[in-house]
Amino acid sequence: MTTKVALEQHVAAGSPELREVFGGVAAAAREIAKQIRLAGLSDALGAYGAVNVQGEQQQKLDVFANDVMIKWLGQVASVAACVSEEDEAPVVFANAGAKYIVIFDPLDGSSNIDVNVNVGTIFSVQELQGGDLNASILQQGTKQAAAGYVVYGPSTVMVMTTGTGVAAFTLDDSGEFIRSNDAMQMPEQGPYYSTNEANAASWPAAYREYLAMLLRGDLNGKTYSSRYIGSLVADFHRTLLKGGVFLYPPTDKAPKGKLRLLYEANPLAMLAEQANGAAVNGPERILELQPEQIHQRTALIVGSKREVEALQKAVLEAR
Ligand code: AFP
Repeated sequence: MTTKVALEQHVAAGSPELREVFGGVAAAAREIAKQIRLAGLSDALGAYGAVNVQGEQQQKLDVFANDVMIKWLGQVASVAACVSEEDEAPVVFANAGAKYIVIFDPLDGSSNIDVNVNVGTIFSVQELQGGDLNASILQQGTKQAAAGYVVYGPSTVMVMTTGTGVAAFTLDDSGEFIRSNDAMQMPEQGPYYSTNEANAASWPAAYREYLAMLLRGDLNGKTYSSRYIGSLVADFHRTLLKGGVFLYPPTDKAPKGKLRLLYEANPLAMLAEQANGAAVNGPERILELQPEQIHQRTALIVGSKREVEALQKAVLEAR
């Protein structure tokens, strides 16, 4: 009989302050999971009727998830501030001596909420440096103290790292996140590529040629199948477990990429690397990018080492 290890126990090995942060994220995730599960029975679905800092129509559940994350993290003594995809500026708490900043996408995959497809919460934890909040928020991804996501699907699962490997925790009926997977490793090469091919015509040529190379079976003779959910968390979760590559290249509409560096790309890149995978924006390693703005966007290619390295090589050679 394997011993049940709760999330807080697993994190306890590290810093007590970080354990508190995960306690806050877990409390918020419980509340968000319940709201999503019962959304069809209340008026929790649909548009909220406002536009967020990204210029996107907010869904009611986006706003709900954002409020709940800020509510629970505001009660954590070690959290100085929160940065959210939904808010223009950081939310600062009066927690004296607080050590961490939590940067998050409260509900990723909003376009899938109303159709009952997996959505998620993505978070990154940076340490406050010398009391300078803005500089601390804009640290490189290599400086992250922790990262993770919660996927709300058939089961609610939190995947996280504090820099010593990747573990997964499943929400049980008592409301506890219990470890269901430890020392997760991404396969060196996988059977899936995941991308919105509808954009392919507006990708730089090197990305189209790369996909054609994969489909010809030219990468170690491996054949590929396509999987794309349209919720980054869900597409990444499958890639972490099964291997392969997720790519959201630059497009004519989003020449700098669509996904956000601080609360989408950086946390998933840390998880990928901690699980023996890799993450680039094309030519560069995501975690070494120097952020300039809170809501800056980036191209993202993340997944198994073989596929990501082949893409990086193809893009650099095409220059
Ligand atoms: P939303 O949170 O606005 O639904 O965006 C989802 C997302 O940021 C990410 O989860 C997906 O991978 C990507 O956008 C989907 O984008 P396309 O709809 O352009 O494929």
